Amino acid sequence: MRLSRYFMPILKENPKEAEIVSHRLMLRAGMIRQQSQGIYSWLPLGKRVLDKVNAIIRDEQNRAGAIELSMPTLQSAELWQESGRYDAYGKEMLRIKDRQDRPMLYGPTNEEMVTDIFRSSVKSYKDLPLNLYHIQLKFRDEIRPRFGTMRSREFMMKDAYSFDLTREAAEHSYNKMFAAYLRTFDRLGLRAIPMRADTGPIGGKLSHEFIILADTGESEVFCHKDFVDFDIPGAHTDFDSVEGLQAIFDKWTSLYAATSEMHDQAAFNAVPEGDRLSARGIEVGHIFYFGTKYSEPMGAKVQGPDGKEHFVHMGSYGIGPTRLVPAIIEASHDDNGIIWPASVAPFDIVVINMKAGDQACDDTCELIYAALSKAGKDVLYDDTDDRAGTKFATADLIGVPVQIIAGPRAVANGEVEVKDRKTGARETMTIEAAINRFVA
Ligand code: 5CA
Repeated sequence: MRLSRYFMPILKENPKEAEIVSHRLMLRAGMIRQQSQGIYSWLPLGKRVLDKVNAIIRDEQNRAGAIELSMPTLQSAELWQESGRYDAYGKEMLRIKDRQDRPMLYGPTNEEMVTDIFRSSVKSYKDLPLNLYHIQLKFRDEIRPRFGTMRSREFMMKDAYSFDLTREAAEHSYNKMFAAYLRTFDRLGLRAIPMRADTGPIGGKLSHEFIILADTGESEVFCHKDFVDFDIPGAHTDFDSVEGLQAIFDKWTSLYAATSEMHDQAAFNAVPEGDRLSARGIEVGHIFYFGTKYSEPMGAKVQGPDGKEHFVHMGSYGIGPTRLVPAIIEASHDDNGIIWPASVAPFDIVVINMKAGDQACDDTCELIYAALSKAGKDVLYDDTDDRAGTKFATADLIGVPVQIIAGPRAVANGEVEVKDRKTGARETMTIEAAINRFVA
């Protein structure tokens, strides 16, 4: 991508409305734009990061055996009357009427709709287990939308829904998502700790929030500090192994970890004082097992091996991609801007032409840009005629992991400078060596 032809509206000044660093940096880097309170556009740079986050989420959902579909954002109120949540959900639900005066709503979550899809087609235990997910916009008319896309009214959610014949089987489905979440957040460069949590309007008894520790987090959390160094399940984890997944779950729930709603001070006091971590955190995922809470009122049942009909046991599993992007920034930035983990960086490499219009600089940059693009790298080429200082500031601000800097003096020697955004380390090398480093 040539920066001269891209759309990346950088802000020079710090936006006044931004109270936390991620919100400030997302606005300054031209990643998002507020359209009305708690409702955002994702501008091209932000969209690239969001797509990469979603690709990782999708990959791990698929690995764990979940199947993607797509459900609408607008739902009929009837379904929610069946489950009894239409009245219970309150003011957070955006209620709309269509031209025939039929009550509709903009979905805050999809338990009812997916249960409807399930009951219309699945009749036998032989079709279980089943886990259906989508990555879709949601709307919740939050009282206090704030911190940009961290807590917005319209936001994106990956929501998965599992269906099983028995409670035991449903627990295995829960454990699959539990392990998939550990892997997902790790691949996003984050350390998320599962904590016992309140189930709120989704319901059920078993539930874990996945929390990232950050000073700007909205939740107050308490946990054993060893969680920070626990091993993440590997890529070859066997998701069909009931014992294997139970062992992962047991290990990751063996020590104290709870959000403030579920906090038990006496139990926390039993943790040796030096091991206690009491901190603030950001909830990036939340998983629930709620049994037959929706299947019973909505009549979602299957025939079991005993020939009888059984209401299915369900769970739901949410991740917030539009919250994850600022959460990653909260965890990874410095005074100059964002530092993206390579897995979600909007571009892999930025090529900075320090003197656009200078033949040797132009030729060198074009050569590098073409070679790296051909090798499948996402390259941003800063070919604008801005001052070198402005270009460096922009490259640091947008947090691309590697900068290749071509200035007239180095280029005259057949060389460029390669800078690592995270460490700040700079290395001068031949043009060929710079290309080979990233092509190999
Ligand atoms: N149906 C269940 C799970 S599929 C559910 O709705 N769970 S939830 O309410 O906990 O939301 C799931 C995830 O969505 C949260 O962990 C959070 O990451 C994200 N999320 C929830 N509300 C917001 C919001 N207002 N802004 C941004 N992300 C949000």
